[in-house]
Amino acid sequence: MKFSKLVRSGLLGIIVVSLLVVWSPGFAQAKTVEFQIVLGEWSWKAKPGEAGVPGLDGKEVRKIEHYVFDPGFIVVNKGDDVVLHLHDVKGSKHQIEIKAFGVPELLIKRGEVKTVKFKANKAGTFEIICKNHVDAKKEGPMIGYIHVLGR
Ligand SMILES: [Cu+2]
Repeated sequence: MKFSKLVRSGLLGIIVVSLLVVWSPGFAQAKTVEFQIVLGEWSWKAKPGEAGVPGLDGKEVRKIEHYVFDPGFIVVNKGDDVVLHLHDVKGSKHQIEIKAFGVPELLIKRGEVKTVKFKANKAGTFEIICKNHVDAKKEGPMIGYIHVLGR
């Protein structure tokens, strides 16, 4: 096919636009991204003779425990299929929920590994929470963040 015929047929325009879309900055092919996330705990305990610290009610506490996701912040691209393998290493049970992506509450018990999958179909920063450790009274907040890059 001659170049002039290619231009007239509109095929050249389609090819050029397609290449611009693929090469444009910020264009990212959707892909599957996997993360291993440990459900663990930070803790502090006063040593013998060491002073305690004020607790939530103002009374001295000698031990503080706080459940965490590790890593607690992950970054993906909009459109990615996200797979999270959640390992309960510490804590008898966690009730995980990722509301923004419709992941229903999931019970994970100590020693278990459970997998959740979802499509990161919107950009922004979203929470992954444990409903069993919601605040300081419940040794939380146990919360992580999923940052989805995109427009
Ligand atoms: Cu938890």
